[in-house]
Amino acid sequence: VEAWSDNKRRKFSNDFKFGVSTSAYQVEGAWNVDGKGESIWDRYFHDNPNVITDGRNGDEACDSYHKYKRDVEMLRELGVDYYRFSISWPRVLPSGFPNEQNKLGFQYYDNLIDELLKYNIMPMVTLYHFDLPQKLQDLGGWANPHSVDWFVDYVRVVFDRYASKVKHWITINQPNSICTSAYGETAMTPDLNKGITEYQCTKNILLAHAMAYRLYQKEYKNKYKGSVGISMSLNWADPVDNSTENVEATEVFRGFNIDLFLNPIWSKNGDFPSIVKKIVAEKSKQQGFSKSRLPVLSPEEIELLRGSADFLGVNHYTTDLVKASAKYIHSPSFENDVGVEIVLDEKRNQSQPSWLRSAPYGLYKLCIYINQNYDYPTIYITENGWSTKTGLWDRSRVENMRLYLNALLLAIEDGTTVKGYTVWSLMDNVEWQAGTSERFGLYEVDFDSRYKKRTARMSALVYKRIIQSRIVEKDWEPRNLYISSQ
Ligand code: GBH
Repeated sequence: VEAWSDNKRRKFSNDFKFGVSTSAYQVEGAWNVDGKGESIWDRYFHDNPNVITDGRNGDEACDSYHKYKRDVEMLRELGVDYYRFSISWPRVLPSGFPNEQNKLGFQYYDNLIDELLKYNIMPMVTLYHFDLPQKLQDLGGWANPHSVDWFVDYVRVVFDRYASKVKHWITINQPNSICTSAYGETAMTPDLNKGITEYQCTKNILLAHAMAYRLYQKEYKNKYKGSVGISMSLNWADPVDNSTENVEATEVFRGFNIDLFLNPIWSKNGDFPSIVKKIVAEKSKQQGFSKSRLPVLSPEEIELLRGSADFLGVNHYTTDLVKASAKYIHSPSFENDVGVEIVLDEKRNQSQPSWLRSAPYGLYKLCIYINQNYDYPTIYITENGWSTKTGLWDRSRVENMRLYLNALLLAIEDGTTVKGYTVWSLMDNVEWQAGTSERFGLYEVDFDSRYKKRTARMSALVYKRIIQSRIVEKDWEPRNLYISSQ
C-alpha cells in the first residue's frame, strides 16, 4: 500500500477524533513540589544522572504543573478534540496508598481537567505511564502480586474524583515496555532475576488492568457511561528476508511482543499465546527450572482478563526487521526467550533515535493483523510520532505524519475500527534516558528559558489544518509560523 498511489481523495469521517498526548513525568516537572511523592524515575535519574544523554531529567521538564493554562491554549490553537495526559500516582498518593491523599496534587488535575472542559476538549486520562511511587517499588513493584491491589486502590480514588468529568480512560501505558524493556527501569534492573520478573510483571500488570476495568464496569459505568482501554506498544515486525528461519523468527517475535499482551484480553479463548507458553516452558526446563518461568493463569484469571477493555490503545512508531539469532545463551532472559535480532533498514528515513525509522505501511499491516487475530477490536491510535533536533521547520515530522495518516485511512477503508488518532507529542518533553536530546513535539520547548517557552512548529500548523479539513494534503505548507489562538 502506498499513499497517494491512486487518485482517491480519502477523508476522515466527521466523528473521527484527533488528539495529542503527553505523560506526567515527561512534562509536569515540580517533582517535589506541594507534597508530591518520589517516583521510580525521580530516584533512578537522581542516582544515575549519567544515564541521561544530555543530563536533563524531569525535575523541571516543561513545568506543566505551573503552565497548564498555556498547554490548554496550545490545544485550542491546534483545534484537537481531546488531550491524552497521565496522572502521576505519587503526586496524588505520595505513599502509594490512599491513606495519604495529596490535596494540592489533586488540585492540579482538577484545574487541568476543568480548563479542558471549559474549552470543550475531552480529557483522555492515562492512569499509569511508567512513574510508579518509589515506595511501592521498594516492595517489589509490579513483580509483587499485591501490586494488583495497590493499583486498584489508587484507581478507585481517581475514578471517584473524576469519573463525572473524564469519559476516556487508559489504565496502563505500554505494559509490554514496562515489563520487558527499559521503561520499568528500576523494576527490571539488569541482573535482577532476569527472565523471571518480566513474566511476573506481565501477569500482575495485566490483572491490575483487568481489575481496574471491572471496577469501572461495576461501579461507574452505568452512571457515567465512559470507556476504559489500555495502550500497548505495538510496532509492526517483518522478517528481514523470506527465508523460513527468519519468517519463523518473526512469528515468535510477534508472539512475545504483540500477542503475549493482546491474546489474554482480545482473543476468543483468552490466556497467554501457546507459542510463548511453549518456548518459555522449553527453555525453562533446559535451564534447570522446576517449572516454566511464565506464570500460569488460572481459569478465573483467564475469565477476568478476557474482554476486559472497551478499546485497544495502539502506540505505533515503526516497523522492526527481524532476523533469527544463531547464538544460544544459557542464562534466562526475555530477550533470550524471543531469541531474535532486530536489524535496521538503512533505506528508510531515520529520525533522531536509531530505532525510529519511517515505515508507514507497517501501521496498515499491524491493523490488518489485529483485525484478523482479534476480530476487529475498537482502536484508538494513542501514540504516533517522530523525533527531530530543535528547529521549527520540521518537514520530516510533517512528512512522516502525513504518510502514517494515509496508511491509517487505508486501514480504515479496509475495515479497521479506529475512533481516534493521537500525536506523540503535544510538545517536546523529557524522553526518559534520552533527556531532551530527542524532540517529539508539535511545539518546541525552550528548556533553558525560565518559562519553558513553547513555540509552534510547522507540524502544528499542518496538523491543525488536517483536523479542520479532515484530509491529508500532499504538500501544503504554511507561509509563516504565526498561529492565532482565537
Ligand atoms: C513511547 O514508547 C512512550 O510511551 C513515550 O513515553 C515516549 O516518549 C515515546 O515512546 C517516544 O520515545 O532506545 O533502542 O532501546 C514507544 C515504544 C519502546 C520505543 C522502547 C523506544 C526503546 C528503543 N518504545 N524503545 S532503544
